[in-house]
Amino acid sequence: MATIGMDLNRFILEEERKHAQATGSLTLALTAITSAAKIIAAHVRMAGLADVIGTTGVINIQGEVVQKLDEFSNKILVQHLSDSGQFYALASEEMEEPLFPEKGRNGKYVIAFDPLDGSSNIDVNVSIGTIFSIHRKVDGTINDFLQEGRKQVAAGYIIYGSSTVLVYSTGNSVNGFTLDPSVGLFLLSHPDMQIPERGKIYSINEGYFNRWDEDLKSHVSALKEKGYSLRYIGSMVSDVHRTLIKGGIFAYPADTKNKSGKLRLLYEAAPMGFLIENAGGMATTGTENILDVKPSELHQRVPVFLGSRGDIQEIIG
Ligand code: P6P
Repeated sequence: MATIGMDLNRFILEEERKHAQATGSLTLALTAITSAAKIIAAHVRMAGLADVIGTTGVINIQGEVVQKLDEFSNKILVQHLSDSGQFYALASEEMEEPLFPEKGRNGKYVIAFDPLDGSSNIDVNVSIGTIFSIHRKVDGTINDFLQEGRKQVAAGYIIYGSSTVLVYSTGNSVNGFTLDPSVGLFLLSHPDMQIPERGKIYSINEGYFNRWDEDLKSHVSALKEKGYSLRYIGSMVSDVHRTLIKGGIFAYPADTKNKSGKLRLLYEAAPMGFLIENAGGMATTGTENILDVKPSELHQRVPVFLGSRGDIQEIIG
């Protein structure tokens, strides 16, 4: 029985024991992620002090200037995930093509991740995060990554905020663990997270209002009429974490400039959609459940509307 304060490692092992056919591979996979997260958290804490603020001048495949912490976080994740031997392939927002770790030749899983989402907020000390999505290896080709989000084996995020919280699901419950830096352990703090059926917060970049279609404009205006509050941090992990806890709706829609929105399907929308749906909410592109979208390429973008079931149903009609 999961109790508040339970150590994440014990929680993962107890989860594994519930599945007779479990081989311990997913346990090792998740353990590698948590080890990397602790190191990233320590460096994010130091960002204001050590010379990790500012950019490397490198332009990543998204055409964005890479912040040093981005590169560092990607390097740490690649190292720990590779060393675990559980992953046949790794895909990252920071890498144009997947990596195939030598030690992962017999790995059962592939993982896609955004090593440090929201990195444009590093210099202003706003919460940022790591997002990950784990699928079973299918045939050792790119098809391993191009699976619908509903097939994820596990997904989660780590938010580096006033505290470091890891939230993940393997398809049933969603559970949150807060890092106790004094002992270096993630301890269960948010057992069996359930998103409220409705919220009173909407989270969208209203600066793009003039680029939205008329439907969306009228929906957002209706939310204002109903007295919803606007909360938008501009860091997806932070905005989704708040939505998961408080309810309401987070959206990054398509618009006249970004025809498919900005957020990436494989390592942003699908993992977050997996968590929100397993917590009782909804995640859609506006026309299709995000978890049913069949990916066509590694870094493709999709429009995102996710949050409380009641709020999402209202906005998509
Ligand atoms: P905008 C951060 O750069 C990010 O990828 C997500 O974390 C965030 O939700 C979004 O972009 C913010 O984008 O256009 O509102 O600044």
